[in-house]
Amino acid sequence: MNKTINVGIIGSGFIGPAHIEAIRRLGFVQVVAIAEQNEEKARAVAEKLNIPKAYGDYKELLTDPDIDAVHNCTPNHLHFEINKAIMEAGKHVLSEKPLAMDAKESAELVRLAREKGVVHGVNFNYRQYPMMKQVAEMVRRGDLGSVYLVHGGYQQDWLLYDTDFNWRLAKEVGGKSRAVADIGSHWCDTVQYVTGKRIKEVFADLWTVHPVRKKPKVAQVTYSGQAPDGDGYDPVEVSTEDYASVLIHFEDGTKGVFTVSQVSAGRKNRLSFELSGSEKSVFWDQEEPARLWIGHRDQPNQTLMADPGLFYEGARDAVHYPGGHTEGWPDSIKNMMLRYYTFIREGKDLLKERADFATFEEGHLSMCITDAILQSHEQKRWVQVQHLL
Ligand code: SOE
Repeated sequence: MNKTINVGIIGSGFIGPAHIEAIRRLGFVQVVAIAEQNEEKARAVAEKLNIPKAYGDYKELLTDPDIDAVHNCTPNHLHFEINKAIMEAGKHVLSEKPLAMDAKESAELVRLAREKGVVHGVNFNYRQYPMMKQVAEMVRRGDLGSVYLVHGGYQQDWLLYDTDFNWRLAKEVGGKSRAVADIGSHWCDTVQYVTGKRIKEVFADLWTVHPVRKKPKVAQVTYSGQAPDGDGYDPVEVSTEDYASVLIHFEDGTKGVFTVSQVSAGRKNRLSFELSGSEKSVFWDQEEPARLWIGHRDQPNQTLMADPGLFYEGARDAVHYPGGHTEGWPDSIKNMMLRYYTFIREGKDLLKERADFATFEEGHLSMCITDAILQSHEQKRWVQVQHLL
């Protein structure tokens, strides 16, 4: 496909504009339409972000013959229905995670994606950091020896106070799981990507630190901070977890553990992990994305700073600037879009070729892991990840 690829975006909360900005940095893809809950909102966003067409109903956007691919940037409870409708309209689909509300639904999406032959992606952006490509390459080349421990976590603080509120807290909108599905899913995707190993079974302990929160009378956009006092609050019961610790076994016997929390003061978006190998260890923290700690037993430890000249061949194409010009979160989304749209531009077929971005298969795997974690917590036992496909 040599023409410019035309894209429609559904949803414009926290993540929709991040997708739009990343797409615009590519050059060969353009955002031609936005859909929102109603026409007024769609028009306002279209005007603000200079998008030619605005739709008050996503179904209208899907009938637009000019649109090749559609991004699903809506709240979680709408993911399944909209992902399905996008594929039924014959368009390529890039969805936010989680793909659906449970693994049964996400399995249905994978089947439909295969049947329709569209290019499907899920925005697991953390594996797209330049340093993650380097770590994956180091593991693949055996630099660490054999990796036998994977440990770390993902902590945030934007839901620390009981007055912090967001649609993700309500299970009808965000889903049965919150911290695990929202940020644990990123951790699992990232470590499975860099190690090339799959999680086989889990043992989980979850906790809702604030079972009752004060919901502001005026809805809050993700990360917008506390509602102004004057607007008032309503008490609301919350059953989704603020915290989880999960023991994990990988298919090859590797063991690990992770802790996720959205109530950890000072940790803004701290996705971190350490791999312990028989030769070396490595540690990475998303809040300092250009730095990789390399641990040795018999010589001083080292720090690798991201630099295309110091990276392995297989990792260099993820770096777009010289060392010291740090690439971070928005750049990881740009890398996701670049890989996804290059695949489409080159006319590739997911049934025949491997993608270098997360597809619905990996989105589904993530749902299966989340379901196993919830079940393990409920039943207080090890639970195998069921693939359902
Ligand atoms: C909110 O917890 C959130 O924006 C997640 O939904 C994103 O996926 C993550 O990248 C950052 O935190």
